[in-house]
Amino acid sequence: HYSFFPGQQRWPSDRWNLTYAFYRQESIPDTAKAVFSRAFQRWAAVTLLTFSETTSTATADIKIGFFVGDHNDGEPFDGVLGTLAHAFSPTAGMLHLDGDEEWVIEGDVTTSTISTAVDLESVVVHEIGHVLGLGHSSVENSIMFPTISSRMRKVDLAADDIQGIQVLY
Ligand code: TQI
Ligand code: ZN
Ligand code: ZN
Repeated sequence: HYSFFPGQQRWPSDRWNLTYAFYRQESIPDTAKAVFSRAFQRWAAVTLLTFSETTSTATADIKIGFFVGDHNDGEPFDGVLGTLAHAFSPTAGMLHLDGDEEWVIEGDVTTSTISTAVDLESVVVHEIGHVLGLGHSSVENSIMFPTISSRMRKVDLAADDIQGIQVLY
């Protein structure tokens, strides 16, 4: 079953149109930006929320970036595999990805010849769930179930994810 962050934290009820922006956006390929756009769309499709990309992390609601090792938020990344990404509670709005991973942005991760390949969209869909206020789920096929491995792809919201997010939005 789905869960929430303590206190059922959420984006305020007068904020349905959320913005996101990338740190060092010139370093993010358009193909990766398209992955984020698709991932946000999966959550928008089942809620009243909308998401649009803006150019400034200073004013965006959700700030996205790739970081390596210690990046001064108290949760250092750890190199290849282990922690892949993290997102803090709603309104903190941080969505960070470990720059040391072998991110697969295009193509089929399940047939990658790289054993440590990680599917970007699968991880981003999960982290957006956190940024919107979902905790982990006990339902195995859900996006919020806390297991992902290299060369795994899981991007479709399960009924459990949809029920959880619709409680909030
Ligand atoms: N990052 C963890 C995660 O997103 C960070 C984390 C641990 C966390 N406990 C938390 C975040 C509690 C919010 C609340 O779950 S991770 C998975 C999963 C990771 C893990 O890099 O380990 C996915 C990233 F759920 F499969 F374990 C993506 Cl899908
Ligand atoms: Zn971080
Ligand atoms: Zn998680």
